[in-house]
Amino acid sequence: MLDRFYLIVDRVDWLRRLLPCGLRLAQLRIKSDDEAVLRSEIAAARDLCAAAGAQLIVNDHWRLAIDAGCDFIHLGQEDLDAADIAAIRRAGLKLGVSTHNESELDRALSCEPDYVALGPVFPTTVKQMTIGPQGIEPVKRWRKALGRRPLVAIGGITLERAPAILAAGADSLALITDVLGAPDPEARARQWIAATR
Ligand code: TZP
Ligand code: MG
Repeated sequence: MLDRFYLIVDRVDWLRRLLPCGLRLAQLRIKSDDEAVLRSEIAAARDLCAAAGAQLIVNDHWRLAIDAGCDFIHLGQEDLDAADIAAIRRAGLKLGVSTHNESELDRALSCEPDYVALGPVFPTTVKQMTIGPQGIEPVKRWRKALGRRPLVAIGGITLERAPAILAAGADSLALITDVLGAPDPEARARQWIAATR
């Protein structure tokens, strides 16, 4: 079961700051090709999350995640082209997959993912998207299509928007800016935890 508050961070320092606030579900999303940096950040994130009893999900770098002994990765549709899903499963890792439309949802489901992410639900400034904000309606459709499989909503999610997205059927809300861009990220993380747990 995924925590409802799913924070995406771009460096392990954020985990040092926010795990002590009670964060229990974090994605490490580092858009870099520097393997030494990636290995060291993934190893540090693994150890910090393990010590805090939090679930770490590694974005993109599935080979490095396997090497580091991590147990959960997240892949986008483009990553699926290159990823060896059978190898990921043999190594015992769980898998979350991004989707933006119904055909991507079909493809994601063919991988038997441990969750499906849908986005962007609202406008996001973090990622250049080829598709505009989708709103709440698709969350309801994805909920029906997924059955009991966990659904993660992403894109422009704020604490104020959270109740409507959860009511539409999302199990977990993945976000960056609402916490990392807040004047006081620790205080905002604590607000999220108080509101969602
Ligand atoms: N994928 C779809 S939207 C997004 C990603 C990585 C960015 C989410 O960031 P924010 O700041 O919560 O909109
Ligand atoms: Mg990716």
